[in-house]
Amino acid sequence: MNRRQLLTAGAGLVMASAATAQTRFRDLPDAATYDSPDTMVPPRPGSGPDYNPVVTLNGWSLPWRMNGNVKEFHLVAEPVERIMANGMMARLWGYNGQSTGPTIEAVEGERVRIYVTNRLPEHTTVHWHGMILPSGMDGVGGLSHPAIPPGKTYVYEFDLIKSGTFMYHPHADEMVQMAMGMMGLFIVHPRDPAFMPVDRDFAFLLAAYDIDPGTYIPRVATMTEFNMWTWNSRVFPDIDPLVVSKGDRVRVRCGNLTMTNHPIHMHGYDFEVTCTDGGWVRPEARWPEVSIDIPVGAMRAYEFTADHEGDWAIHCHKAHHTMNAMGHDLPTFIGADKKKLAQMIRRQTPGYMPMGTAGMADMAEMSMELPDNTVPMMSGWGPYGPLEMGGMFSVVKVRDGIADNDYSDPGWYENPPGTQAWEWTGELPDHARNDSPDTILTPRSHLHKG
Ligand SMILES: [Cu+2]
Repeated sequence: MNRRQLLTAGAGLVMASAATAQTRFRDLPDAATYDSPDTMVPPRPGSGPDYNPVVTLNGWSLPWRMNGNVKEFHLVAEPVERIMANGMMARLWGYNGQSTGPTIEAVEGERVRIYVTNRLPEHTTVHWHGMILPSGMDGVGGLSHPAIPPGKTYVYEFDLIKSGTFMYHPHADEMVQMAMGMMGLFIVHPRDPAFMPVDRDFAFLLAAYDIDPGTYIPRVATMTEFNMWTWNSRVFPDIDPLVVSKGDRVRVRCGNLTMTNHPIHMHGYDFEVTCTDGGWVRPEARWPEVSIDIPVGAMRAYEFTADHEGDWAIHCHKAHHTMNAMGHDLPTFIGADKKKLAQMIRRQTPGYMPMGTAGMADMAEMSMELPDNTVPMMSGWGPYGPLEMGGMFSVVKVRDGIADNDYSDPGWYENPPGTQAWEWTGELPDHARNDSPDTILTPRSHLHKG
């Protein structure tokens, strides 16, 4: 027996004895909370059907208990404080101490009972996005059931009839409650652990906030001009890396609850979408990609085999989404000669530096004075200098020989000799240049003839 078979067999025994005992809890399950922004790597389940838990970046999975044959969870909707990055805390609404909320994990074929306690100042509901369930469990306030008043607890109970990648969020005062950070992942693992197995399974939700530098609470009526582009309510450089052992089969699950699409781009690999919030994608319906657009209100899970060691960027390809709080009404000064202007201003403000005349990279290197409770627009340092990134950016770190359950940051990749771009100091060959907009038919090189 391998380790997995052993675990499955063990889990079966535990389940059988629990079923015989027919334990009937009459009280609410504990409302577990976790308020650290560190990634908590969940253990494999000690009872019930076996599965390989997802790793929620800078998040955690909600504990559960078996009550007879029903898996019970207790979600608490409440105000939370979230450290979005070192130096910036946001006052959000979330679940069980966190925004985004804890990941709910269960197994296809299980029945779940989810107690939802509302500790918000207004009513709420929970909609189980993508789930096939009875209409009255769908969580649309006023349509499926009355909204849950402050202080009350409602129970949602349904069978998980299919596996896949889902999420949950309020369907009551939705604009406000989602702008405040209320959302979480709901992963249903296949009943057969041999179906689409992976070694590492990462999950995160895209969330956007509009928080003025120096303030703590998102503007909830913002429609497009968000300034904090987050994964699980964290921004780079404080989104944890995706740590992977060479050769691992890896899945990355990503859901979008912002107001715009996000093309998530990963370097170093091509990969295929294997699952959406609608279900698993048939092998013949997949195609290779290096960027996957995540539409609003949708989830995508993609997979790859980690054959290429290195530090590989993973980020949203909208350049404004790899920035932290910034103004967008900056004038462009590229190419402007501000020398005279700078001299004049320095008479009033000694030390004044004109910025932006050569681009904006200098803004990442200088530490400008910032108001309390914000983070620089671009930051993050790598082994060779500033990364000039913020927001939706992290690094996939593929190393040889990382232990099964080890997700700790292995540090920066050391490129083997001869495999890194280097500075040329010799004589330069003539470089071709074309300033005509006409199409030039390049002749075949004589070197390639015959
Ligand atoms: Cu984006």
